Amino acid sequence: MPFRLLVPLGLLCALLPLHHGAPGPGGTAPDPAHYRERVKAMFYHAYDSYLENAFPYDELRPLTCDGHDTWGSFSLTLIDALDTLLILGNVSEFQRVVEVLQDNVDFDIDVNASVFETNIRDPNFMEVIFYQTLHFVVGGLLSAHLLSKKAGVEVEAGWPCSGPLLRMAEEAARKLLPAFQTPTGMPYGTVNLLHGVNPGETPVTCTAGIGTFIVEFATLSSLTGDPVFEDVARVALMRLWESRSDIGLVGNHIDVLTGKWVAQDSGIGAGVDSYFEYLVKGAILLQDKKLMAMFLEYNKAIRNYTRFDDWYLWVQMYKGTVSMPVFQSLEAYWPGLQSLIGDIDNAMRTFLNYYTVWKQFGGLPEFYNIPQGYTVEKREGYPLRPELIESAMYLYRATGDPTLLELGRDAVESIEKISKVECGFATIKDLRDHKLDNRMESFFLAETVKYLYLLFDPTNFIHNNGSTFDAVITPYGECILGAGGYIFNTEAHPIDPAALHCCQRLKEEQWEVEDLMREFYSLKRNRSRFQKKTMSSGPWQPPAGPGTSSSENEDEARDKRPTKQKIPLLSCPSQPFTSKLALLGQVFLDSS
Ligand code: DMJ
Repeated sequence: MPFRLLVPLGLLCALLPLHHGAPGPGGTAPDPAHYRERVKAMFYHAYDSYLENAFPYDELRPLTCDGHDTWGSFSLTLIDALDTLLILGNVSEFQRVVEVLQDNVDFDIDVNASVFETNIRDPNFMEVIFYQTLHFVVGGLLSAHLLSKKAGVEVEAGWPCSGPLLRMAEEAARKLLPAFQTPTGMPYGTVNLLHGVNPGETPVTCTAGIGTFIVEFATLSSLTGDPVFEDVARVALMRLWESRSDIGLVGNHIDVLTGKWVAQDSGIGAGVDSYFEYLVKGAILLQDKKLMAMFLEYNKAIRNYTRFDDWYLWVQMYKGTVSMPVFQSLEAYWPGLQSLIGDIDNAMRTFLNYYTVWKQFGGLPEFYNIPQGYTVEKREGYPLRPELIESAMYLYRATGDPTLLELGRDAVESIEKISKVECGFATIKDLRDHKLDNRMESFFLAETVKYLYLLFDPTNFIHNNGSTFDAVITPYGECILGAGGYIFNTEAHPIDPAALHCCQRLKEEQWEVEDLMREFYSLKRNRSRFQKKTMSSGPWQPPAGPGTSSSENEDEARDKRPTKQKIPLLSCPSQPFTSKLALLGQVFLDSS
């Protein structure tokens, strides 16, 4: 039975450890180049061992140097590691793996795949065992599809609106659609890839398992032209929003047939986390003010009821009373999410609280009892999760604060010291005695290593602020890609937001890109040092149109256009040109 609150609130506040502005040990900022190489070596130590000892199984078992399937047998670690290969600059291996996946991954198999996560539930639904899922496969394939050109893959004529990895992602996602056929529109947690939802499948699904589809599904609908994916994701989000309590909170498990909350603990962690993550990332990716408005409303309620001195606790969703003063390792994504809405100060304060826990154990225990300042029984493990490193990457990009690099250094040092074994890196079963578990979850290569590398590689193409880009000819006209502002899905697979404008280009958007290009070239003329790569031969020319050669005609043509109804970009208009181009909607601080 997990720990429950027995401590009066007043005492609770007194007990809360206060750790603000703690400098890193030794005070010297880590050398990014040195740690970049260390992280790259960590990746290949694990990746090469997976290929040698575990492929085609889903995951490596590092203590027994073999592999096992974790619910789906899709060679998940290979799919999850694909875009990390490109971020580390290994285009040849990226190209090889794209071929391997096309020849090996088959979704027409009689297995029950979890739609988002599969829970081995205990009475309090707090016991969540993650099984990698079809959902993550879709994200990994979509991201690799959109990065294919940058990786030098021979793409087909209609790319990015068609391609083998896109078709695989679409096929996998179509296997998930039967789960959404419920009276509420909220999906079941598990689906059989051949037969759909099994009769008798439990109708209880966690909040994250309902609210974590918009990033992948909207991208899929934009690239394939089939709105069904975005539609089901939006309905599920709207149902959750409509099910929130009067004090504006959601629980962590709900019955998707009745819409009744089954588990009413409310927090930012297990079973809920990526719902909030996708409201923000969906809002930025789709410039959708409604999604952002939903998140900001939740953020107010979360602040009012669950935040105590920059720690976040669990409360009863209807009463707002504290039910569990616990910090879960999964919650360490929150400071990074706060930085995405520009709430840097609050993000840093919470980050520093979480960093103290890392320093205490050399990792983040799954559950940490805040008033007691120690691990929760049977929750002392650290499966090499990425969340605190993910937040450090976002916050370092926003602030340049060296403390964030120090967390990266500490993470490399302790993961190498505690979990490195001959055949990879092993989940830490217990941070108190460093006992290891025979598991290396695929998110270690997809997320933990990737965010560490991006923390130490400020010039990586992922961090591009729009100063370089690719203009691509698609069946729908020209579109801009690779200008930066990538949106990471919940498994750290980067989605290029500009790609969503490539395949069903609304006329207005075409004009908008032309405006931006026109503004860009007038800027280029001013700033000669600007570098530009184009896929099509020769400099960009506005599309030929009757009598449009001279700029006057263009202005005239533009004035004839109906005024745009489009929602103004989420990006603040004061942003300099380069970031506007960067992604049509990024809200990161633009350092240029
Ligand atoms: C991953 O599966 C995903 O990041 C998910 O969003 C949270 N849990 C793990 C990493 O901790």
